[in-house]
Amino acid sequence: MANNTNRREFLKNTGKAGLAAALALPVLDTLATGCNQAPTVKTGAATPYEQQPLPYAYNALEPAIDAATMEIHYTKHAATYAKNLAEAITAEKVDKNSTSLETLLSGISKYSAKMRNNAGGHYNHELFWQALKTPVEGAKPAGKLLAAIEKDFNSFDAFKTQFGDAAKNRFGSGWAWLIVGNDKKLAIVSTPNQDNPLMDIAEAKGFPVLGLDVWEHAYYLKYQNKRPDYIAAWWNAINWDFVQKRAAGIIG
Ligand code: MN3
Repeated sequence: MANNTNRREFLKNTGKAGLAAALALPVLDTLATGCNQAPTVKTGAATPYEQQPLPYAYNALEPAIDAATMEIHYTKHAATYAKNLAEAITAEKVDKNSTSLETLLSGISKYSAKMRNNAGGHYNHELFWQALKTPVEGAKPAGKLLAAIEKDFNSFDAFKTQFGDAAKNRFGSGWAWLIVGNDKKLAIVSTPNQDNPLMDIAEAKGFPVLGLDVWEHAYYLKYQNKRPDYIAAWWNAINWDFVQKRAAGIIG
């Protein structure tokens, strides 16, 4: 598969940051000072500009997320964001080799609406796929991540309630996020459309460790208007090992 060559080249070209990206490990570059500065926690782990292979089969997330939804979501919606992003970076002369996707997102206000929608759309979905796995009833985090959740939200159940509310209350299309802020604390935020907390235009900034897509295209085939049922099922399909790795080293 061509992807192996791409991955080798990617690692060769990006060194440590590339390795961190391959392992999905966050790298803490800088902690911004002051409260209104653009993005707080930065990561040197670069998300590739190209759509990556789905790490499991389309039916792997059933019954939480059905195979038809996954196939359309990955091959149509997410693939289109990646294609449109490629067009935008060519048109707006972004050098992919010297500018990581994360860096681009952190200065997204300088670019077009097409760049904002599709850089966000591509990044958000790459994270979304990786943070999912075959559902296990009652799946929950462990270790340092669970301890941080209990410290910052009082309990895992309280965290779930707060995150679920953010996802349910996002009017129209958007995302709910678990982020690490520059105070190294976990926080729950939501963004409209394909925005995300790395963007300089985001109301609440931070490094996203988990994201939930609440666009209707993510759930409508199986759940129709019942977004809360989709959210309830999604909890069982979270890949907490992945989320833990992403948060390791940047949570206080
Ligand atoms: Mn989507």
